[in-house]
Amino acid sequence: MPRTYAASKALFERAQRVIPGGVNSPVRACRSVGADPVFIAQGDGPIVTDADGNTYIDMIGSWGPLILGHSNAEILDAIKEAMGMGTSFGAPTEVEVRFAEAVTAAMPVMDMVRAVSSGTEATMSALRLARGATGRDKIIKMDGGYHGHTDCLLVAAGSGAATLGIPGSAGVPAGAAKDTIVVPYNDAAAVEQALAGGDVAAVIVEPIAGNMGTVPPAPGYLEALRAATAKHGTILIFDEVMTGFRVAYGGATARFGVTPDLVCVGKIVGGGLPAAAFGGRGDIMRHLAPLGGVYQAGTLSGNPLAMAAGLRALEILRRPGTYERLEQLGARLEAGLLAAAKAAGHDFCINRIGSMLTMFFTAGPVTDYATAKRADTALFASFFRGMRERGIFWAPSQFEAVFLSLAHSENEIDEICAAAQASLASPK
Ligand code: HOZ
Repeated sequence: MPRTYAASKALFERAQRVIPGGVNSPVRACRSVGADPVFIAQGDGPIVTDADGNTYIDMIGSWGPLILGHSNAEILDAIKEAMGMGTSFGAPTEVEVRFAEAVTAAMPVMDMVRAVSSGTEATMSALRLARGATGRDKIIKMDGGYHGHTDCLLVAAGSGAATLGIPGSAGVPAGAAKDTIVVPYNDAAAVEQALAGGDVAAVIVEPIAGNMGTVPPAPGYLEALRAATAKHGTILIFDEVMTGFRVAYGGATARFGVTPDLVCVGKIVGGGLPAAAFGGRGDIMRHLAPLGGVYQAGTLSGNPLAMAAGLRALEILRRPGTYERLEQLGARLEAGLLAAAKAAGHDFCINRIGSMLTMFFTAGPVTDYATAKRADTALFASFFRGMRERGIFWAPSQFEAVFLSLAHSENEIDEICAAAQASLASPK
């Protein structure tokens, strides 16, 4: 039966009258893949259902948070329990302490952690803290790295900015971006050179890039960043909003055994509700108000519902076998997609770490943003449309990752691979 989209179409028309572009985050508009968005009504395990009743195997997972799948019963119970006590107090609560204890235990680099409501807030706050603690203004970020939409980081940015071709946003004052130095990802020598003046407050990096598509660090890259930043008194910030609790319980920091000074986490840590956090070395964290002079605050920071959902998600992820299972599923998906690509006779490069993966429509290797940009985005767009028509909800951008959850099974992986083979064989 061909799918119909009348209800989504009607919602999109209404949405465009009152929401810019009809969406609350640009990449969801699906413009770069030549499609209109479908409006989601419901999610259950690995499946989402749109407003017209069409079902899809979800590979977006809310862009990373839903590592347990949709409507996980234990997470819903935790939220209900917390909700029964009230929804927000603007005063300290016990659940925030338990959340901080769990996150610092997972990431030993964090002597202390502060909760915020989004990944953007976490990276923005970590940078202000690094600047306050060092008394320096300059920062280094990677070309195609994305750390949310803070002014000074919306320079050569990946994710939605790369997807829409606006990596430097209008509205960012020249002054806000003048201290941002951009170097290629996976190029430690470029970072060393930029650090040489001894005037850089922080290097911020996704230890596994996820917002130019998935790009793993080259062997020795993170170690070289650690050594160079330590030498120059520069604070090394790992943006683990995407990778924290995803590529290992302790994130990329644990997976690669390289210890930064500050880490930002988000997505999974909120269990599907809006929560994020930044933390790190105690001597740096003590610069935060009320202990020190770096101001940072938030009415809904440490929101009890989000803390309860996040804590329960971490509890579940600590159970034995979690990351082995995600690796198994990821490996099966990678193998199936490679076979589909081979059958279609196209050049592809699949980058995967555990349960996060990007299928680049280029021969590769993809090691940085310049090589990611070699991808054939028109072919990707056709793949996206073919997949969606076949009931697979793939991320609507070549420069994003797709994510598996513990709710996916071998059956869904095999369906995804069959759909990929069909979509590649007959472009839409
Ligand atoms: N830029 C986000 C992913 N890297 C997308 C957020 C969203 O649209 O939900």
